[in-house]
Amino acid sequence: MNAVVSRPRANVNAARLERRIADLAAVTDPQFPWSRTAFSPLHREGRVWLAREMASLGLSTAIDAGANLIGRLRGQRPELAPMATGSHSDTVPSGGRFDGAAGILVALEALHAMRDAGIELNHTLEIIDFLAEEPNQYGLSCIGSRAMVGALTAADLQRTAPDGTTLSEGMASMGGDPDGLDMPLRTQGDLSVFVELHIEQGRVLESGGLDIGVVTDIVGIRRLEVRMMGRADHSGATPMIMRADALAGAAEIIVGFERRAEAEKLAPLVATVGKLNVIPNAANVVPGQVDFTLEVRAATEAAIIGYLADVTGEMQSIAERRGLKLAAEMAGTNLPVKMSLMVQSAIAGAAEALGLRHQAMPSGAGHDAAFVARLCPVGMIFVPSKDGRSHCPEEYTSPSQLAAGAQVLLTTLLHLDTTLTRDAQLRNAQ
Ligand code: HGY
Ligand code: MN
Ligand code: MN
Repeated sequence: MNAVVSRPRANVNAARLERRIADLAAVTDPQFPWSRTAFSPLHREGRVWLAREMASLGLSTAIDAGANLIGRLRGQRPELAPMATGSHSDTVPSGGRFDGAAGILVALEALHAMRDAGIELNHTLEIIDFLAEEPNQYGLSCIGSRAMVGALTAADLQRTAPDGTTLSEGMASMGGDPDGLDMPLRTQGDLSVFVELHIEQGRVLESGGLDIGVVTDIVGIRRLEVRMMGRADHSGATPMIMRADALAGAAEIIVGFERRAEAEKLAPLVATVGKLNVIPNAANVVPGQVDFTLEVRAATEAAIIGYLADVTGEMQSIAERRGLKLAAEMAGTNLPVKMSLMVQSAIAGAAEALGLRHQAMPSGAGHDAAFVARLCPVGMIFVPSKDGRSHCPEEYTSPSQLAAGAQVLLTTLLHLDTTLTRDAQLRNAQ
């Protein structure tokens, strides 16, 4: 079989893609659009719809032990390791319609356009909906992609949600098989390449008048779960001097986090406390306990570790001065990951051939691709986010921007199918 075949032109259909985005977005908590949080009945409902759409395009569908939904379209050369694309269908609470969903639905559209044009790939193609890419009630992100590469530990599986269920039970509720996770589900060579399209979730593309981002690396992320323990007291009868106010202490510490992040010169670093719980959270009780999560992101582990060393020292001295007790635990680490140069050049070549304005850029957001990179060469395609907004209902990417991204993904997959087939033939000929 000659790897370099002249193929008919395949054109994505922007209206069809827009319809699928709207159909999946409609699976949301109506009170808090757009919410389809991981492990929820809505998440499961969205996956039933996705599996049906995959089947309608001739893909076989299955849920692997890591509760990843995988659609497969057999290639003409099934002996070649499959190519893969996809993203995640879970959202943050009151998130957007595009974060994750765009990557899966654009992949479906690219496949639909190939089918319309009568194009068959040499490689089997997998479209993957990774389980729980977003941080969730088990306090861990990228759960399905961690499971796939063997990065989910036995301790992780015993993490419990506020409702008392373990992550193992949560994964089983999504069709996974936690007992089958003592080994990686996939190892090097099981996939030939993974390309993920995602919204940028920042302002670089829009402010630069660009159509496509070619991702060079994915930021490292560490999350620290902190518990401040003071003493609950009557808010009226307790003099200020006699208080051990956990929330006032947390507030002083959190402002310190912000100051230290702004002062970081080594590498761009961001620090966020987006989740905070006050106990007992009553207007007339001095807060006795505060739980919060500090999230730190930077391009290098060194910058993250240096920042955390500084702020944990500062946290201790503030707690002592205020008579508070402090407990802190690292909750999951995503190492920074470089994208494959081969895949980056395939994406840039596709954008160039399509006359699209493109630029290489890092990702400040975490992605499943960061874990899949342990299996095979990976790359990411970014499309613009309006006003750089994401993780909120205002998140928006226009149908034409999504269609441009879909055409780039389609062109990239066709190019990789040809070049990787030729590489395999050359290896076999040796
Ligand atoms: O948090 C992130 O970076 C991604 O959106 N889950
Ligand atoms: Mn997200
Ligand atoms: Mn995402």
